[in-house]
Amino acid sequence: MWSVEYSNRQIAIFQSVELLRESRTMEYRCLLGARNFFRKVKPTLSPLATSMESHPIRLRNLHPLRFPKRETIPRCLSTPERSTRRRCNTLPAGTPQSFNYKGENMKSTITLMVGLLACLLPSSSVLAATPGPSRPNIIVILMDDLGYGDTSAYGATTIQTPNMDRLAAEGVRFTQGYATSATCTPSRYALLTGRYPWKNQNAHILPGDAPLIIDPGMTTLPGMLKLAGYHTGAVGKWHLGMGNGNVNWNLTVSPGANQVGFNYSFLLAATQDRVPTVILENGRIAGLEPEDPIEVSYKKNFPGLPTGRANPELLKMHPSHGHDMSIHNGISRIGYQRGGKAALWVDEDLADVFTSKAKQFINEHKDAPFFLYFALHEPHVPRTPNARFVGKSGMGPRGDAILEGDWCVGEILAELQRLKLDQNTLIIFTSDNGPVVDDGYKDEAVEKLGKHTPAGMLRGGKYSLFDGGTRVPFIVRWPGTVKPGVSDALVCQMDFLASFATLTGQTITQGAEDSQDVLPALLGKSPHGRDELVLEASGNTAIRTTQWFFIPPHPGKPVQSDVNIETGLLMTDQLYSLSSDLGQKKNLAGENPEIVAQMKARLKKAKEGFQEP
Ligand SMILES: [Ca+2]
Repeated sequence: MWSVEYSNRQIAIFQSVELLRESRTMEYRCLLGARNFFRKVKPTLSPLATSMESHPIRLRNLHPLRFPKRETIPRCLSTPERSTRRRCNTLPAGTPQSFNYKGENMKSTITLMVGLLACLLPSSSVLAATPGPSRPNIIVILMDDLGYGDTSAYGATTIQTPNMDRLAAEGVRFTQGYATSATCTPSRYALLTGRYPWKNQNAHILPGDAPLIIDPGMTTLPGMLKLAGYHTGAVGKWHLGMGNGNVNWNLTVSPGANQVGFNYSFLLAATQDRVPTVILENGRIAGLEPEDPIEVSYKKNFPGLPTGRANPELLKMHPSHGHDMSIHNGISRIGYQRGGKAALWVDEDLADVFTSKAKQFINEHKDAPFFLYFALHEPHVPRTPNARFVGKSGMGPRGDAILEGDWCVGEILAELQRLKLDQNTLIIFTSDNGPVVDDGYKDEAVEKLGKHTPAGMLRGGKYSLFDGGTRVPFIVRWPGTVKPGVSDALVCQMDFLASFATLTGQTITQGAEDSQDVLPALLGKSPHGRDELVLEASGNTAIRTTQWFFIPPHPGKPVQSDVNIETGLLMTDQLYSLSSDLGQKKNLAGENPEIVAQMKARLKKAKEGFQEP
């Protein structure tokens, strides 16, 4: 017989579990906590800990949403407490502060633990959970500014990306897969919320100190999957705002990723070319020393500090436009910062750091269903590939950064294979928007581009309403379930939420109103995806159907000269037939007034109640 006294520390563990309820971490996390609890007291409870590990209700086989069964409700609860246990947010009255354990009563002890933890079931008003038909691990690998033609998986011949190619060979490669937007922030907003970004006036390219633009009460992709029992993690680039707009970076920055559905986050706040040049782990700057606090400003420099504009002699990479403020690691950025020296990242190590953390997350949750949002920073500027990749593409830093991104993909694939998770992991590989060559630094991207066409056959690129702004690489791989092939179905990253809700047996009852269930298309089981999709660039919108692409009149310059990209903005109607004119060369608006009228009506209906800024 072992006698277990609850110490203050152990009670604190229970209380921390209770806090997990607040973030809807779900009972699965609680069960992990229970396992860890037993591990921590293993020296005195080794038989129990061993039994816990090998017990038939192994954690990996649990479906949390099926708990608690009637018989697992702790007997210590009174009848009213039992009937309202789903709303219980404190340790039930009468919970013993000590209990005796006998080996033969191990099952009832585990039942007690599960019952206690089951008190923490969330009372969701957003999602009604039903047992899901399938719960594979889900990994979204989101590249940054990788164009439709930037990978050999999509026909590039000037650069070879064997790991992206492997994804395509072992999965479904979509020829009409889309981001909603031609820039980072709105694109990522739509992916995570299932909502068109032009419905949120703040969903535009954000400075590094912008407040979070996702309401913590919103339905989100990670939040939905968390309710389905997934452990959710975000690693890499965020760029959706952090904090409330008045951030002290030396404290926990909140709200952030951890408040909109992620159990874990390891993120650069905005972009690699914006301050602060640090990584935040669960809202805290990693490696920050208290005696050297960091300060950030997007209004003025800190006295006495050099800038790219005033001190070009300090730079190893020079700006071509903008990007001439605070200098870190020989590269000037957007915005000003001071201090935090020990926490500042090394650009050339970012891929290794993020990939290592992503692999760690996979390892820590290999026995659970997990969702990993792995948002790589390649090939966004400043392009700073590790020395291992420098010169390997022959295209300068942009091409080398793509090779580095391909290596990151390969590392994830190898780790899944090593852990024997291939068959139970659904990977989506895609990019947040189209490509740009010169995006603010003199990095030889233009000079060494050669015959490479980053957007493939598409017109436009990043910032553009033309197809090249939003049509992106889009691959779904799930060995054993998804049959390899090529799909022409119209699909969008915004649809992950509704589609994976179906996959995992969730019913969305609030929010994510623009996310469509295209699961059969995503799994390669149907050639049909969406009927239409509204696309956005710099606040302007266009609409496409399965055949037509329509851009209404918009004021603005037809070419964004600093990046040399056609914007798609004209003061006349533009109508293109994508089935016969992939490159959007021939405007058919004049000879198809009825189609134009239909497309205008569709766009108007889709945007009812929302005006362009
Ligand atoms: Ca981007």
